[in-house]
Amino acid sequence: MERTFAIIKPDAVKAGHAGDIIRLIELNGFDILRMEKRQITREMAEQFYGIHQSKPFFGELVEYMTSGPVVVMALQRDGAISSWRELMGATDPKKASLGTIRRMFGTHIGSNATHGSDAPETAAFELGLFFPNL
Ligand code: IDP
Ligand code: MG
Repeated sequence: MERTFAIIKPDAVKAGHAGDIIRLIELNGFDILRMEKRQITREMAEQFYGIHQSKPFFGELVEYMTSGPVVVMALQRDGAISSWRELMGATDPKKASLGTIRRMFGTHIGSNATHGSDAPETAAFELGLFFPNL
């Protein structure tokens, strides 16, 4: 069994899509090990997205991720990391496949409904940041 880290981002929480997204996570066989609705601080967002620090959209990304409450989750499943990325779809909702979460609930490349770890190392880092006791 593999673990990954997921976020329902502020736009999706604000729009009332958290329940639908959690339902899709359950229907796709993930075990939700931890789940918490919380506000991400600026410090936490900058640390979390540190890898994107030099990108032109970094400031916008931090603003967006701290603009309202999010739902953070630790998910477990066989192949959890790639399965969750697949269920989310491409970063840009316009390019995401039909039936994916970002296609259904994302509105813009910068407000794309969910986050998912992209590799075992990032999953371990992100899970440790938000769920140090897991
Ligand atoms: P990912 O979330 O699919 O892994 P990344 O390239 O790691 O995509 O980017 C992290 C996040 O940064 C994206 O989910 C999105 O919210 C935001 N982002 C990525 N590219 C852009 C952009 O060109 N403009 C604004 N925001 C962006
Ligand atoms: Mg990424």
